[in-house]
Amino acid sequence: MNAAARLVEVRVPDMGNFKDVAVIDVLVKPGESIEPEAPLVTLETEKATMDVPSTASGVIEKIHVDKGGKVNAGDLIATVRSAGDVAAPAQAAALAAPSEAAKAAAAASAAVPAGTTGKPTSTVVSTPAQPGSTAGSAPAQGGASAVAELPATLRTDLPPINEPGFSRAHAGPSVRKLARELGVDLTRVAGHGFKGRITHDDVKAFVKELMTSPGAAAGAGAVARSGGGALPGVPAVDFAAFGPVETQPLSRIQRISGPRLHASWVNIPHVTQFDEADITELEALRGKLKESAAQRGIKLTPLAFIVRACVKALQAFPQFNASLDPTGANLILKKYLNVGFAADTPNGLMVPVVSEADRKDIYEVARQLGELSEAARGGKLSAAQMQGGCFTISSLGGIGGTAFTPIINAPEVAILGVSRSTMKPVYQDGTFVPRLMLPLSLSYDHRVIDGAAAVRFTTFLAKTLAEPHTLIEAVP
Ligand code: CAO
Repeated sequence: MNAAARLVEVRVPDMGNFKDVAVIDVLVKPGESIEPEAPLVTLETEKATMDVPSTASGVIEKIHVDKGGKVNAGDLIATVRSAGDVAAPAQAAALAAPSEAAKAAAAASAAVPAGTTGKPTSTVVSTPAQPGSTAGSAPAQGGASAVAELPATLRTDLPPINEPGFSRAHAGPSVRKLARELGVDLTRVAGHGFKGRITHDDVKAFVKELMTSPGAAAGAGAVARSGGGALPGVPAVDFAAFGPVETQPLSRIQRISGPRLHASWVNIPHVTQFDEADITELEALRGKLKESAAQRGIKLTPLAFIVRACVKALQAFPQFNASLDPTGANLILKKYLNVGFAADTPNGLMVPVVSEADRKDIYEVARQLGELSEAARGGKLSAAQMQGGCFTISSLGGIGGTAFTPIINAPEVAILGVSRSTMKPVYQDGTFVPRLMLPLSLSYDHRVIDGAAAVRFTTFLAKTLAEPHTLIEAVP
């Protein structure tokens, strides 16, 4: 058999009346090895999301569609160099699915993977239940025991599901069904499956956390037992009734980070302390060191100094380098010092971590900042490079701004926001002198940190930034 004879084309199946269907995710890359039934792309109509699986095992030769693009029945999705394990002539197999896919999309109550019906199909369709559908009213599939175990309050007091977000969630039909049965809003669940997909275990873990963690219930959406109220839902508006609209799916990173930011916002009582640091000397010193750093391939930006100053502040105020344990009754003080920083990437916000920042001098910190930022922007950060952070810095100073209220990267207890430095007249020794002032915005968890401690922290930080010579060497 020659190589060309083993190239298998996988095409978009018939999708009933749906035309120009959005490709919301491309799940594989050329060169990737896949099993038969491996999902290749996720399509989304107004009524359903569907994964189109491969009909052959082998290696992806070429992807013919783009994320964000539109496809119609019969369009070529991928060419697979088959290892010989082809379920059926690929196009025929893919297109053999149409009636099942179309039927499933039309049936608002059906959210069972086509594969589980035992009928031959290569497309899995999920249909979000309609708003207002009763959790648990359908026969449970795989989630029945979990439903039975739920306390009645949890089942009846959950807040309304964010329907647009639910329909966009990166989850398969049976997971959606389970979430419906448990009344879980998938926008709040972090996915740990293939490429961030939400799995059954993720939904169950979410429910478990809701049930076991004191305070988490209210934060995750359930009602506090006394005097609380479910988070009110935002009313759904038919915007198209007022003029033309375009629907753009959130990026995968946004879909993952959104629920985490929301969880942090609703679980942690945030307070933001504003301050200013005089970085006139720091900028002068950076100007002197910049050239020699550049010769070593290092871009020395203010952020490296800010990381070093935060290290000193965290050493001086250990309760800022801490997390509450899951009971909420103990503070876990960390004896290591890893500093995360928010990086703006084309796909959304990412938070890489400079590990052991206390053991690195300014050049090594700057080098890591550059390498991690580049990896973040290229989508090449490993999971390990985003884990273990103790404290986060969100620096918007390269872009602008005067102040903002950053959201704490839970379970950390504080985050430093940095805005653009500007030259200001500062009154010193009876006269105004021009000084370069850097705005600082420290958000902190008020359960752990008092306002007085927060302002001591920012005062210390500002003083440290004003004495930049102390920031060059590592201080383990
Ligand atoms: N004031 C004035 N200028 C600043 C500054 C500040 N506070 N911070 C940085 N700059 C300058 C730098 O000096 C650099 O100028 P030069 O090239 O002349 O030296 C320029 O702005 C660009 O810096 P940079 O962005 O390349 O590097 P950085 O180390 O400052 O930041 C990173 C790196 C990854 C933090 C940044 O690129 C980024 O992504 N910022 C956005 C973070 C974000 O989105 N936060 C929001 C999170 S919540 O939604």
